[in-house]
Amino acid sequence: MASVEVARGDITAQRVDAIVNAANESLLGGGGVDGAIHRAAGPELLSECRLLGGCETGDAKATSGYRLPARWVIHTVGPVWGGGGRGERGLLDSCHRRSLDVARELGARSVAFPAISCGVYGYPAALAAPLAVAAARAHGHDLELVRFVLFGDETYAAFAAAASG
Ligand code: AR6
Repeated sequence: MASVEVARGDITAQRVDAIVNAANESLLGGGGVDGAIHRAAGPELLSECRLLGGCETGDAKATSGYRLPARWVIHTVGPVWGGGGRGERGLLDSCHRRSLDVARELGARSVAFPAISCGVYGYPAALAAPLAVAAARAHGHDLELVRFVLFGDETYAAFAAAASG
């Protein structure tokens, strides 16, 4: 089973095999962590993303990492929080599971995740964190390390609490 770590910081600086991007269905960039990853990787990332034909919510697709320290970027699309009655939980679980499947297919040994859906998509971090950590523990076999890299204090606290439970 993978070691599950929680850290504060910028996911674009992570020296892991693959980082996960909280993208949208177009895969053509955006704000938040998506914008930061595209800026750090350089324009070749967008060129490769254009070839992918988008991505459904809950699914994941990989590209190279270009100028990032990480060799690959795994782009996943989290659900927009709509109060919890629209299948958000299953979709967020699917994002983590599919991202870990793709990581394994690539041969990645270490993967860093941001708090998918916890920014503009509005998923409460206190609900997302236990789900994300449980998915990493359940589906991270064959990987050495799954690291959650969090930006804000509240998000970090939610993930740290989930990982210690
Ligand atoms: N490193 C780690 N975490 C970050 C970074 C960073 N460099 N930058 C932001 N975060 P969000 P979503 C945190 O909004 O909610 C985009 O426009 C941020 O504080 O990036 O899944 C996409 O194109 C928050 O905790 O992603 C989509 O349209 C978390 O990353 C939409 O936003 C996720 O926030 C996806 O929304």
